[in-house]
Amino acid sequence: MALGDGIRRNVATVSAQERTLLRDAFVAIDAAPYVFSDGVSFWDKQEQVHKDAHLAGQDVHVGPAFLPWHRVICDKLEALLRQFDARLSLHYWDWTTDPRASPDGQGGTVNLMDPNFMGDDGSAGINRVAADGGGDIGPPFQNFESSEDDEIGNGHTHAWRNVVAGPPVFGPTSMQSDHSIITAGDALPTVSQYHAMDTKLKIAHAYAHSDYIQGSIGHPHFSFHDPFVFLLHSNVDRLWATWQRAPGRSWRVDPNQTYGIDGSAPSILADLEPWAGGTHLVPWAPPENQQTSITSKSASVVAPPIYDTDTIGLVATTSDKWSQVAQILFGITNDGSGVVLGPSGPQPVGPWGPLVANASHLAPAHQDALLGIAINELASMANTTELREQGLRAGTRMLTGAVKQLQKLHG
Ligand SMILES: [Cu+2]
Repeated sequence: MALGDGIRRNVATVSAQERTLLRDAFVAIDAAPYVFSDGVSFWDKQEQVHKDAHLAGQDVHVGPAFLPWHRVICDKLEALLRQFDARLSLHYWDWTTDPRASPDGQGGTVNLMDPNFMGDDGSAGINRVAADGGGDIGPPFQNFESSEDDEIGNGHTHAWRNVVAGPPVFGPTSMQSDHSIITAGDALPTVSQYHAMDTKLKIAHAYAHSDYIQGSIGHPHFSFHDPFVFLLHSNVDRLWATWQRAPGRSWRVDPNQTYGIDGSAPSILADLEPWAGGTHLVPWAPPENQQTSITSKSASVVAPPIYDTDTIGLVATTSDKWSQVAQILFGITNDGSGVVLGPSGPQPVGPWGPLVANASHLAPAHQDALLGIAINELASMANTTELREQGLRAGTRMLTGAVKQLQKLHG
């Protein structure tokens, strides 16, 4: 796992040092020198962005632009974190796990909600308000304010949480498995697939915010006071990205096809605010003038960021990914050759079993079949459509030829 490779990972699986760096970045961007020309810190700007989007009439929560709008805010925040340390990526919380005991991928667990990382889950009762329980997220974010008390008088002047005991629960109106979200619409006509996935994803999203974590993050209007919202939304974006990259469905990265029946919705066609400058918010207004008229169909919005759960990207090569390639090729040549070395000598295995007696003398047709399988495996993992389709054509051609030969040989 290389810090600085641009890949967004399950935050429980990165090193403790990298989590510390990410935490320090969130803390740092709430103060000078990380401020815009209006004196507002990078961090406090996030809440303004969220509220301005509401004001501009963007359906950032209920409509089809929910996913693209949140992709943009995540990308922009990641860029701001990178001003603190260019190596950082906006890692995600796997919301199917308890953030206080999230598997670290090595047999242990990590508490993402303590002073070492994202602050308290509310159970310490810091500045607890009797009416609603929970408590402030506290150190290291004890200075992260919330506008709740000012706006609705609920007694909360700082970001707070009230996380339910135990892991998220699964059910029709609560948490959904990644698989069920990503495949929600797969059996439907292509024009209906985005809508089905988006609908299912929103159920899990609402549950994570308002029923599971609760507190500031539980209220759409105040959720961006809690930095954990970005770890949650990186996961939302990962699920959308995974859906987009599903093998054999390359239309999902085509801006004109991906949204299907939602593709003509006003919010999908509208400029995404406040980044288009329509709300006159700094820095998307003078003097920075960073306004860009992007819509949900802009190439930069539809193109998915890279996550650790992506299938192998032949373009984004990391040592990790190439070792996976080597593992796959080894597996195929090992099993495919028909023998393995056991304690009592060579043992025949699939796919041809005893048909092949000698691993070092595969018939040409067998070799072609192995290569065809390997090429198709690799191609299915390519992260560009062209590469994937090219590879699948080559692999399938080779396999078809090999199968014809084998049919001749074995009747
Ligand atoms: Cu959200």
